[in-house]
Amino acid sequence: MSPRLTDWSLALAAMLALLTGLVSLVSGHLGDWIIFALHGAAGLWLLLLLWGKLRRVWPRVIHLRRWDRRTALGLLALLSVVLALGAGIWWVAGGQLYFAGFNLLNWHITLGFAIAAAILLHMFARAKRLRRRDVVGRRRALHFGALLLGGVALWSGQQVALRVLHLPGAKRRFSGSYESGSFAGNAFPTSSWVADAPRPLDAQSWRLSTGGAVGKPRDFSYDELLAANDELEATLDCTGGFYSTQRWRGISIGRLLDQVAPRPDASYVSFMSVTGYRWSLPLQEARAALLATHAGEEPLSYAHGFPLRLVAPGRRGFEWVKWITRVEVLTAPDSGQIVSIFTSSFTSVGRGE
Ligand SMILES: Nc1nc2c(c(=O)[nH]1)N[C@H]1C(S)=C(S)[C@@H](COP(=O)(O)O)O[C@H]1N2
Ligand SMILES: [Mo]
Repeated sequence: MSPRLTDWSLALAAMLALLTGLVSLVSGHLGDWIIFALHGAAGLWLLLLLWGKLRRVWPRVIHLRRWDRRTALGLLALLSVVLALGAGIWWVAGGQLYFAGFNLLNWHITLGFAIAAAILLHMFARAKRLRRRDVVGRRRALHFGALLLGGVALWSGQQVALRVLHLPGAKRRFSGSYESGSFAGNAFPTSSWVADAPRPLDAQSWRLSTGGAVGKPRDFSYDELLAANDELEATLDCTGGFYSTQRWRGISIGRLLDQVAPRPDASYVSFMSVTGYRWSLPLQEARAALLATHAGEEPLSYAHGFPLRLVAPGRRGFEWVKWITRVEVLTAPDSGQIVSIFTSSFTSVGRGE
């Protein structure tokens, strides 16, 4: 391939990996497996392209006389890409390595964002326009296609290898997450991505308030919610790489909404933590979800969101708000909820004061 075609292919593969990686973070339905497959294939395509690029620039690396500032930057970029791809591939195989408190998937994601930013800067500073002669011609097209298909083939081979070699990675969910503590009450891992940590809430004085686009706003006590006794089996799948399936118990949100009479223009339901963290679901989806007081037979532990947390089947774990104190019915999507990710650990309640 021409140098420029290799470089532009690298940029394309990296952008595809970034996009599918971003979308995968909000993908929790079985049908979304294709996003994860595309992400894997894009990464392996990148690996193949990298090989071509390395062969080209290698002489500049091994002859110290030819070094300049850019060589060091280039090597740093190469190291990041190799570490990001390596962490991803190793995680897929079942690697359980922790470094500085982060697992391989956390590192893969962190490095991925850093590399995407570096590539963007690099493109602004150095990108050379693709010319007609860089892309036309049967050989160019064949070579480009072969590398792209190579990425897909490597991905398929990887799936087969996981199974043939009986690697732990063969048991991952379609999302890449590993099972942990299913159907065992509070024994599953805890995860706190917004890093809020409120004081433990007292069930007797705690109230769930409701409001927004409803005809009959009212508060609910813990005991009133317990009485509903609705159950829902659902899988919490954290983007940090674990999943856990539980028989959750609490009150169905459909049942809750029926008691507060949503207005005809209601379209979303927002779930608000005492810390300020909040997330919302479209009304119909919310009706089918659950506000849980129990995991299996056990009341939720503090770390799992006592007294009340959201259980939203098909949504990734970060959307399952913990320590809920308010449910608000909305007439439009909530664009401010994104901000609550960053602010909720800085509120005095979020800091545990
Ligand atoms: N208030 C609040 N809710 C939260 C979080 C958080 O940090 N704060 N973390 C989310 C994330 S990232 C996940 S995966 C699940 C984890 O639930 P668990 O700790 O019960 O496993 O809770 C979600 N709900
Ligand atoms: Mo998470």
